[in-house]
Amino acid sequence: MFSRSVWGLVSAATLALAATLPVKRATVCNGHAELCTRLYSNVTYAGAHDSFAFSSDPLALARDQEVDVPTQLSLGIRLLQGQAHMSGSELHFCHTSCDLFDGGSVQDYLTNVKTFLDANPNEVLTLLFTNPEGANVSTVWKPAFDAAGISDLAYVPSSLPVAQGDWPTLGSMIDSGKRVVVFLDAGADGADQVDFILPEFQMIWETPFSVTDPTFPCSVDRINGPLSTEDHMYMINQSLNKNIIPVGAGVIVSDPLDAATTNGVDSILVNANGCAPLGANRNPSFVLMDFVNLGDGFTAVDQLNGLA
Ligand SMILES: *[C@@H]1O[C@H](CO)[C@@H](O)[C@H](O)[C@H]1NC(C)=O
Ligand SMILES: *[C@@H]1O[C@H](CO)[C@@H](O)[C@H](O)[C@H]1NC(C)=O
Ligand SMILES: CC(=O)N[C@H]1CO[C@H](CO)[C@@H](O)[C@@H]1O
Repeated sequence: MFSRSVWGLVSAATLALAATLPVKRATVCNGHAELCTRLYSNVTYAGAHDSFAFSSDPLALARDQEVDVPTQLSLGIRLLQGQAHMSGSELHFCHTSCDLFDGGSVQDYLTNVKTFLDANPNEVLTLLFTNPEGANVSTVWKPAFDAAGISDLAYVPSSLPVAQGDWPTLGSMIDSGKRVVVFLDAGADGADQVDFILPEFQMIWETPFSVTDPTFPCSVDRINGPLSTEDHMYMINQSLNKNIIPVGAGVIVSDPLDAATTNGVDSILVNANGCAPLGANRNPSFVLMDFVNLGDGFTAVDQLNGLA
């Protein structure tokens, strides 16, 4: 009797205390206090194009990265891009085809990403995947996120599409634990929608890909309605390709020898400034790079965020 009433008092006191304690709030978001109050959509993130296609072998022509995904993340990459293909009955990240470059299963890749997320609870991460074979979003894609433990961390908007000005702040995403944003280029706006797998082009427009012109003339290459261009975020594809066989359609590869220049501050700011007028004079939300360990892309992104 006595002990029960003591415990009753203790727990009532604990509850009262809990009610008066301020809710824990993130004070540093993606490495900077200044970013906590910024909308997710009003931050520029460094992105890794074909993040899975890493190889330190200079003869691996199908590679677009030299360092693995954990290293990309530790350098500061906060958008991971990848292209998925079926390899037998399993979804894999492959470059063009799984015969050319097989980066392993999507589930294993995501499990690796989850390790980073667990170790870095104050980081918001974007995953932007392409689905060229139209793998089923609910029966093929979602199970990979579920098995890796990422589904519970994924941000679910209250309605779609989300306009640029309607995204939450980084701070509130971190506080709520919903700090992974997942976009798919195709198949995510069908009837079998998965609430956290978002249709990319309804919310992000992209500049053209396979660019071979170093002045990066900006144009809105891929976009979907119903939101206006200005109500989208946008991504600049900061990867300059080389046409190594300039005959006919040519053979376009990305070139690590040029990456230091392509990923240089000047080159990125030129590309971003060229696009800003198309994006309501805002900076790009995403700067997608090849060979992210080369050049100075992270300095450029800090500058675009007003941090350097
Ligand atoms: C995905 O799979 C589900 C369950 O089998 C099915 O109902 C749906 O129609 C499929 N979606 C597409 C786009 O094939
Ligand atoms: C967006 O970010 C810029 C810094 O890049 C900042 O000056 C501006 O106030 C922000 N706008 C909103 C609406 O958060
Ligand atoms: C050259 C380049 O980086 N192109 C990529 C731009 O981004 C889209 C996707 O998300 C890729 O499909 C392109 O390959």
